[in-house]
Amino acid sequence: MPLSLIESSHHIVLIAHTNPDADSLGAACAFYSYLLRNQKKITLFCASEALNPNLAFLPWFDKLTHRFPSDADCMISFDCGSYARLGIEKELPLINIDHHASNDFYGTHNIVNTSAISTTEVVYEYFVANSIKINGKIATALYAGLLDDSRCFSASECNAKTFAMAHALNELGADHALCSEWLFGRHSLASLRIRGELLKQMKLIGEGRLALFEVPLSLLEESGASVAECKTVLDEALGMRCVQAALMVIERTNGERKLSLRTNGVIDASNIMAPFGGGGHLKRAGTILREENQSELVKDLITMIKKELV
Ligand SMILES: [Mn+2]
Repeated sequence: MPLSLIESSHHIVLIAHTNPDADSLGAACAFYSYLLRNQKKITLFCASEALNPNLAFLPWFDKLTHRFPSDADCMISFDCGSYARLGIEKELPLINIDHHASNDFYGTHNIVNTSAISTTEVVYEYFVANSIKINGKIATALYAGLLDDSRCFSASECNAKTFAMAHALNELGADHALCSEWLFGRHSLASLRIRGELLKQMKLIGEGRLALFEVPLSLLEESGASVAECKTVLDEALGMRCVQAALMVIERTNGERKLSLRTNGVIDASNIMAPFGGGGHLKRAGTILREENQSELVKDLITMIKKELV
């Protein structure tokens, strides 16, 4: 059982996925708070060195390290749909806590609920089921993941459970104003400029059903915007009446291409990305292309999406 594995371990590493978001980091930070009470050695780990500064409000953010400890005997991953998202390879018992539809149960133990709106919802339910006390810090960390993955409660997946959790966390001391300001009210000038640029360059294909954004390396470098900042235009494009899917192709410095797909649920983003080595949710999925023939693969993907959208 996961709880007895946690109890018998001495040094637990909590893992947020590479390029972490508020859900992954919020879930890991909430667990960090909880485990601190248990007199254990804990490391809050993320393989990425560069972190989104808009996540610095999360409790324990300053404890994050990208160095994996040598004496660890247990790992817990948060919001990682696949083992590759951990960004490391270690032969240790692993508890996989997640909500991605594409999660392939890579853990020794798997606490996966694909109907949860965020990984922090999965953690919240785990805490409630095991009578683990939620303090203000934990509530804020869990709420941050809920707010971000529900896009400030605008996602169509929001349901009575979402609002019940939001209500409970607020009563337990979650700081809504803090989360809302840091996650949605701190845009950089670069992010506004690049949004304007990307919307101008957006291509509508397949009778306007698919919005395509291509982000060359030069645009990212000139603007100084982050990949996460670029991706906000996907949701804006999807807000158009005709658009059913939005795809972003981002060039990376190491010769790879990062693909992000959003859909309105008419087609399954996670299924579409699967043959290209990726995954995610029904409406949000992604992959990274490392092969030589990336342009061909992107063309294949677009053809596939167009076919599905008919
Ligand atoms: Mn998530």
